Amino acid sequence: VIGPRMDHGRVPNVLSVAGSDPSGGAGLQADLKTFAALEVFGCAAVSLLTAQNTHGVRATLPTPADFVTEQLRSVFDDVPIDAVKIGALGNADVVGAVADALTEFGARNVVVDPVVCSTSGRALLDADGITALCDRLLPLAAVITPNAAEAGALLRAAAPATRDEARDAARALYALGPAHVLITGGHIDDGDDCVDLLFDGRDFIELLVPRSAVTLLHGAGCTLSSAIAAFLAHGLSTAEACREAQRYVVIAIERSAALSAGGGARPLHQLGELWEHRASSTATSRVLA
Ligand code: PXL
Repeated sequence: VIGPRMDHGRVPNVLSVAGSDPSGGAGLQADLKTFAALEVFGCAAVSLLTAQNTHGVRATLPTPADFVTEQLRSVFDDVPIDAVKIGALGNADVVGAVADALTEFGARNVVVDPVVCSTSGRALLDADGITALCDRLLPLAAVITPNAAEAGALLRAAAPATRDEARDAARALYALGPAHVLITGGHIDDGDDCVDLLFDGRDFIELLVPRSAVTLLHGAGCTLSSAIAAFLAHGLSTAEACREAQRYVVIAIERSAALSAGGGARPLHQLGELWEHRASSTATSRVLA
């Protein structure tokens, strides 16, 4: 309905390995809603528990690494996974467990959202975890989706603040091993458009949308990266998947205006279209005497 027509008959399976946000705006909760909206079957392994709401993260608790392994083996042993989205991992042990499982099962279409800290500034990956992410996970990625702050954290440098600096950061991140780098531009204040910059090791593609009127969003990065994974699972190229995912995120941001889900940063509304579909549903009801 939203993206290109997906009419190959089989519903792809996509796995999210990410943190849980009980208030529903980010992490696994955002990922599963995105998967449902984009017509893939969603699986979810919990790598980090958080206690948070739209105002911020109050506490975090990483999943024991061997239990992450147990979850991933359970899924991969049974479900043919077409794409994987990786989100908040907490620490280096969990990063290692995820990298080992992706390698063991030959996972394809791995999208790594290198989550380092929450919008509100709470660490969601510790310092050793950042090192492990660079060493072990980035080389397995079809695409990584850092925002400016995350690009800076991975490179142990200042966050890119202009489009030119974003290009330099993309080159440096590409050297760490991912097949593509997408630096999201929501936090780069350099012009009227919001520019996501895609680099494949040779060419740069700028994906542009008018800067949204909404400034304080919760879960936009999670939604974008899981949408990219869903579109890769549907068979799109990486460049097409990134473009379609960006279009989808804009729709989910527009729909978020109707939400009243907390008083802090506004979550996206990944599934708003379903409501409109009720008008054309063939289901009816009747009251029994
Ligand atoms: O938006 C980054 C992010 C990812 N994953 C989880 C989060 C957050 C931000 O709060 O809570 C679980």
